[in-house]
Amino acid sequence: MGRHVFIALVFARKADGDDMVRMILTDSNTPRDDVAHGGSFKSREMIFGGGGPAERQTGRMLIRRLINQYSYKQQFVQLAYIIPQKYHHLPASKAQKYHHHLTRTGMSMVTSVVRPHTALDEIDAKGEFKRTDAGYKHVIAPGSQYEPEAGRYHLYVSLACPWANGTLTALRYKGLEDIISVSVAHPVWRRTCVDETKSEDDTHVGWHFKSPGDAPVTNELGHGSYECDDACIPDTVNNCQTVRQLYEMANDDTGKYSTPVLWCKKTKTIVCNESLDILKMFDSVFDTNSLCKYPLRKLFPVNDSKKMAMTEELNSYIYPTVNNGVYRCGFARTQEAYTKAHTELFASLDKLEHHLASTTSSSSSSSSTFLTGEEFTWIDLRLYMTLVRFDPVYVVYFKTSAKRIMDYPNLLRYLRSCYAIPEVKATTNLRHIKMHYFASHPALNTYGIIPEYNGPELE
Ligand SMILES: N[C@@H](CCC(=O)N[C@@H](CS)C(=O)NCC(=O)O)C(=O)O
Repeated sequence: MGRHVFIALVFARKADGDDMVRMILTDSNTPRDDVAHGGSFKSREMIFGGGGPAERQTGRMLIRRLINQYSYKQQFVQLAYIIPQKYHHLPASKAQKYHHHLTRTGMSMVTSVVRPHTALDEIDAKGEFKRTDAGYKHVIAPGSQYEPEAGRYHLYVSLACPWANGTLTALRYKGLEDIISVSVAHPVWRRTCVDETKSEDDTHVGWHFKSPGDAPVTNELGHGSYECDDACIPDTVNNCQTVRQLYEMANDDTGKYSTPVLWCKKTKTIVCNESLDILKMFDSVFDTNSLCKYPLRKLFPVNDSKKMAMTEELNSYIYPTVNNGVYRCGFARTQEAYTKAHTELFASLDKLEHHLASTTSSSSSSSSTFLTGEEFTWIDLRLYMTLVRFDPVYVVYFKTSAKRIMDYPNLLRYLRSCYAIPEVKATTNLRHIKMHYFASHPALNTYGIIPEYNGPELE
């Protein structure tokens, strides 16, 4: 396991107006999450005195040099602040306190050197995949900075990404396609450093936009040939070539360039990149003023507190052990981490199979179709997104191989019921799904070969 480093580059403004650059480097073998919240560091501190912008330049250069020197290729946190004189003498081990204080007092971050990374880098000291939280969580609401308006928002998705796919399905399910425009990324991750002036060691890979009929792309190692098919929709709003560029336009400091992205054309920034929050917005905030075609369709049963509580209870195990559980299997870097995730995943699938069996038998009609009864809700949407990828992708690619969905009669029936919803079917693209997973992570599948199998018949 790689070590983790915490670097704070602190610009201290002296009484005479000069800046002082203090660089604090702490490293530890504690996981990234712990680093961000404290933990035990062995620290060292370097102090550089003197002028303004040049010092910052030096600081940035030194940070880059240190990162290269120590081969801290992937996991670190960097902060750079102007702090008041009174903090000059705080010991390096209190670096976290600078951060907390500055966050509390709302002082602005003046600069930061963002390290681009992907989900494959989000691994803790035990080799377990730890997904980081989405960084943008503004809310569209009447009377707020983000008013529900026709034509103002744009949704960037990948059809392969279960989270982004869900938001697109919800958009169509609510009939928002005439008021919220959409871009669909090419499914295969490629190098995103399209700016030649950027540092050579910027090897980040991620989503690109392509137009139908563009030349096929290869995987990052040059293997395979992956067509730019009709499902690709380029970025006509910002003309970005990559999702990363969108985040950069929004002055991103998270370094993770994930889909979905809900973009505001008016303020030219990211409103939200958390799929569950986007689902909630789509489900309600456009219901008035004839903005959406189906205001009565509700993914969140907000008027039925019992049902709502049921969806939340289901989600409390479906999200960590199934939706995210398959990733915890696939991105695990130790046998223990994989085995733990795999055991939890199948315990949950067994439980869901049982749950669906009892839902069906207790129903008076023969069609107690979904997890909470007859109505398709957000929890069905989220579970479907994982189940439809399970047999064709996860069983092979993420080694979730104890059983297939094919082997669970109730889950299979349920999968088909979800697929029978026209908007679900219309937004399910197995071609993009398979292309993405099998071609995007050469560390897991060097030659980018895509298995033939498409999973069970869905109709
Ligand atoms: N919290 C996010 C997670 C989204 C997410 O992980 N998206 C993946 C694709 S499935 C992504 O774009 N990852 C980019 C990366 O790992 O660099 C959500 O649910 O919206």
